[in-house]
Amino acid sequence: MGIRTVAIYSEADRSAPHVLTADEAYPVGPAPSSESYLRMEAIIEVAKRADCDAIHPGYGFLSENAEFNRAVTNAGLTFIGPTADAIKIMGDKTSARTLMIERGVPVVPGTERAVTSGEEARSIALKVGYPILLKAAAGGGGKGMRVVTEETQLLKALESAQNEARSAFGDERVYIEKYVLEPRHVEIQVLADAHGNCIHLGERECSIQRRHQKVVEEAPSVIVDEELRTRMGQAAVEAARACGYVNAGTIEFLVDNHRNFYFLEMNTRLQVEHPVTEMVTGVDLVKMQIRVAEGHVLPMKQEDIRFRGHAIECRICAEDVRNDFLPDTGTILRYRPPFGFAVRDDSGVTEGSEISIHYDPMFAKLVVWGMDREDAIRKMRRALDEFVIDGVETTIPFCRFVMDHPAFIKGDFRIDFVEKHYQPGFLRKPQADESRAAALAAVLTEMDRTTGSALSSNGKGTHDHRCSPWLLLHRQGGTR
Ligand code: MV4
Repeated sequence: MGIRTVAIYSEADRSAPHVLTADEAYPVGPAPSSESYLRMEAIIEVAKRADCDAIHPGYGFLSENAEFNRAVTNAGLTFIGPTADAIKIMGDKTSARTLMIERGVPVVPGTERAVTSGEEARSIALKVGYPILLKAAAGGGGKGMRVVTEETQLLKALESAQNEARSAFGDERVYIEKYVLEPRHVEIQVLADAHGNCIHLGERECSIQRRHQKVVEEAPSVIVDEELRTRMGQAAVEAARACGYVNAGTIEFLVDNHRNFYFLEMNTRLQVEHPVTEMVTGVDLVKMQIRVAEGHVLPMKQEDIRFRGHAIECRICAEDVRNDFLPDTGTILRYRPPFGFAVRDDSGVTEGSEISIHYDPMFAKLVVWGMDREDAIRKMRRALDEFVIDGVETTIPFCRFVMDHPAFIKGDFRIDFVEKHYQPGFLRKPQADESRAAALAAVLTEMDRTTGSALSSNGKGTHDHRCSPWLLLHRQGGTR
């Protein structure tokens, strides 16, 4: 777009890719995010000093913070995102529900406002029918939720949900929804300008998650056909209009086995998984965010949005899959991301980067596009296999497990896919003797490569490699 960029960085991110890529970069504090990336005034100070026009809040940290949004605007800068009011109203799950009901967007049956007594909860639960789900009004992302399957558990569950909500959000309000069985998590991307235009860019299937952390996302969803996409898209646009939304946003829905869909919540920011939408629509969402924030009219209409092929994203995290997904730390000794046509590597690290405990374990996103779902899955398998990362444990083997699973391949999965199909210990660690054998094999292979005098020399000056020498060269860093 020809726009000069200014990065901010913590002491831990001094040489991170985003710093090296930006035209200018400024420090905002030490590694802990509370002393750097969450320091609103320090960030705004940098923006003023560097003569910035706008701030893009990304998708973590302050991106959905209404107070930061206001501070940016009050400093005379443009916040690349919605207004503080839209963030606020969608941040309160009960006010969002009320708004959706008013606008005819389907929500899960339940209460509109927080329950005020056990007696009220009992009569509502009876009317809605068990099982029910207690949710925190200030919640989202699964905190403060309790499933209640029968009345005898209700009062205890209500109390513990309220306690959890109070300590997590400083707001004990809890409301009731009917518990949707075997749902899928499907979300719709919306894009709105400041001139009353709002369009949707189709859905993302996000059911493959573990403990509320998404692992694999794809577009389109196998259960969404053109008719359902149109209806969900219209509901999403209505939801965005209801809160006067401007910029890129996402409406989360649950879709049940009868393909009924229900509004869950709205994410008032760009999301981690936005690339799959970019891949199937060809629309650069960040570019659109900036244009819309500049006050431009959206350059396309709903009928201009066409969906082509299939995209899959795998989130690559520094976690030890074999040790209950415990976050791993360390120096990245070798880093060779895959590449090629329609293979997108959104890495936040490079060789030599330190993965610390200070931030989220996700350090890269691998996104592929294919002509159809089968093609995309095949390509993702290949890309995961090519990804070389030494120094930290990663979730790559787990993503590979998903790509190979018959239920995933069939598209037969719900939000419980990981619990249902992944037995801890499935991906076992190599045993000590196997590791020793592997080390020995590596030494012999290296001897063979450098002197031609180890195992695979057949005496005729040619080599009998099982492993392609080109692949070996690549892994040793000889290419790219
Ligand atoms: C639900 C639900 C079933 N029924 N609501 C979890 C986080 C929050 N965004 C909403 N969540 C859920 N709400 C009703 N009425 C099941 C979940 C849920 C879930 C939703 C999306 C993705 C993953 C999930 C994992 C567990 C529970």
